[in-house]
Order: sequence, then C-alpha cells, then structure tokens
Amino acid sequence: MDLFNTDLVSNILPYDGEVNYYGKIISEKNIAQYYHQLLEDIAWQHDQAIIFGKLIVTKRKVSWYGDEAFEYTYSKTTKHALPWTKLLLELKNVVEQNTGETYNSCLLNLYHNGDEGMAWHSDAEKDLKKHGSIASLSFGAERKFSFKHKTTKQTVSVILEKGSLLDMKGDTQSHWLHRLPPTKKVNTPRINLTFRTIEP
Ligand SMILES: [Mn+2]
Repeated sequence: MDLFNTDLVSNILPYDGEVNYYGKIISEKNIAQYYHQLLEDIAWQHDQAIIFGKLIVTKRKVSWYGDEAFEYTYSKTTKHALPWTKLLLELKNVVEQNTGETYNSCLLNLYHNGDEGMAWHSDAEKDLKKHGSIASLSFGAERKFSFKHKTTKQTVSVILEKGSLLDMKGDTQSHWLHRLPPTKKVNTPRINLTFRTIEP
C-alpha cells in the first residue's frame, strides 16, 4: 500500500480522480479550541442506516447542517439539516478559501475511538452535486484514511492530521471507494466535518 507523501498540496490519486491533501490549515492554537467547541456545541446523535433490510444504529455519532433544512438520503435513511452555527460558518469560510469551492451543507462525524470507523463506500448519492468537491476537515485523533480503486483495487492511504483538510472532487466518487479503517492504536475521539453541495 502507498502511504502518500503529503509535503505539497497535490493529487494523492494516481488516476481516475482528484483528491488534494492540504495538510494542517488551522493554526495550532485554534485546533484544540475548535475540537472542544465542536464536541460540546454540535447536536450529535447516533446515526441510523438500513443494511440488508435491518435498521442499524451506529456507535459513531453524526450531525448535519446546511443553508436550508435540506433532506438528504443515504444508507436508505433520510436526514434533515440544522441551520449553520457561527462556528461552522467560520470553518466553512476557511475551507472555501483553501479549496476555492463553495458548499451549502456539512455532515459531521464523531468517532469516539479507534473501534469506530467507516466501511468502504463512495459519496455518490443522487442529492449531491455531480463531481462536486467534498472537503473534509479533521480534529482530534489522527486517523488513517484509505482509497481503493473500484476495478484495479489499487489502494492509497493518507494520515489525516488534526486541523487538516482533504478535498475529494472530479471523478473520484465514480472510480474510488474510501474508508476510515478501525484501529487498536487510537483510543481518543476524532471529529470530521465534510462540506458538500446538495442539489435539492
Ligand atoms: Mn464518505
């Protein structure tokens, strides 16, 4: 498996997509403060999914914010967006300045420890803007994040540092799966914000 050298902002995928890793974009002094504010202020709730016809309640917690009370369906369950908080708008602005893109919603994930992760999937729901940027901002524990090509099965991984930004766009979701692998090495929480564009 390739572990990408992330010294420069560039595409970490070798073909069939574009994933830019920016490294830390939040100042060291603000990283811990944002993390604690997000832990306290976000309306965290356990996620629900329907898998093989069964309703599953995840250990991971999620929350969903946006410009409007968007409805958004994934894993066969429908979620409703809450209005932006001041903090989320501030973070959205920082992300937009880095990627040069705009977003109208944010899905937040809280992984309490390394036991919690996310299985292989792509973000290709029909409500998402096609080929749009999905920008992922990370806080808390540093975790490995992996991509796997749907046909060649090639994998690429990156360590998502606290305060770092990763931008997935172009053909990425059509050709690559991604996941957050579980790990025994992490026993503290990770918070991840994924800014997206919904086309209702
Ligand atoms: Mn995803």
